[in-house]
Amino acid sequence: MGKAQIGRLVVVGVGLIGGSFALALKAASVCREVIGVALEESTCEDAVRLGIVDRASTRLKEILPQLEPGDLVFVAVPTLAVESVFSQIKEYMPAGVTITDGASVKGSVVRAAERVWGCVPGFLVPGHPIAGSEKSGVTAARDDLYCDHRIILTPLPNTGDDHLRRVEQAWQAAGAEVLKMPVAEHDEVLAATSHLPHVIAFSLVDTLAHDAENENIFRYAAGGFRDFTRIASSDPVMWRDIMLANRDAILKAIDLYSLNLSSLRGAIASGDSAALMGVFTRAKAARDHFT
Ligand code: TYR
Repeated sequence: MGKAQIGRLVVVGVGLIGGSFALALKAASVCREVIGVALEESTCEDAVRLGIVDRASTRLKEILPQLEPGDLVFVAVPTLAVESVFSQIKEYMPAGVTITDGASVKGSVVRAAERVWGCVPGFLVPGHPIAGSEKSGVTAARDDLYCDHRIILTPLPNTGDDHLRRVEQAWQAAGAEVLKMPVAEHDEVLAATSHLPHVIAFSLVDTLAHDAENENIFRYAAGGFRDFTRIASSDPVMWRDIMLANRDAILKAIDLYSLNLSSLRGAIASGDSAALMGVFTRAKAARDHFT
């Protein structure tokens, strides 16, 4: 396939996710210009200095009217900040521009679009890169973050073919594999595979850190603790937003997990060796299969 020809790329939110997308598309030479938009002047300066964008501004309202048909806007802000970006897009963006986003919850993005436009417009292609790290911010951006990672797009019946194709090609140019999924299925699957593990990691580290007697406990932590809790170092605002935006699916996942945790507790309490071996053997087989 030939290279995607995107005109300008505007990345709103030049953190790990937005910055890495900008770097990847710059490296692939598929954009005429890459423009960053950030809340802080210092982020704009860093993004330009690090070669992540060609230019940057704190004023989205001034950038949007400069766009033309064929340009692409990637909204990479915390989930609950998406709606206010959409409101500005509605007011200031010319027709023919494609919008996509990188939020971890797609139902809330669709509802935000409905509140702003009355329906999800055909030029908005909701998306979610299944890639990231516990690090955040512009200095964490990398041009290979999306290489060999999956991107889930959740197009709607009225999503425009040209817009969908443009977003798909952009992610492919960033080295990613694009999958498509309905919005509700995406949010249920991600609640189980990503949001629940983050809840557990945050709550485990918080439980241990709260206990005064455990002040030094992290000094005795082995590799397992490090691996298991890495994600508890993730950005708190991002994860607060995800919890609030995907509440129902996350509650379902927590409830199922709580049941299984109490039955494991029961097996430990009663010395039920067969039950323990059952859980650990099944989990090991599933995890070994996954790697
Ligand atoms: N935080 C995850 C990690 O460090 C990455 C991730 C986070 C991926 C949120 C997707 C997402 O929606 O591995």
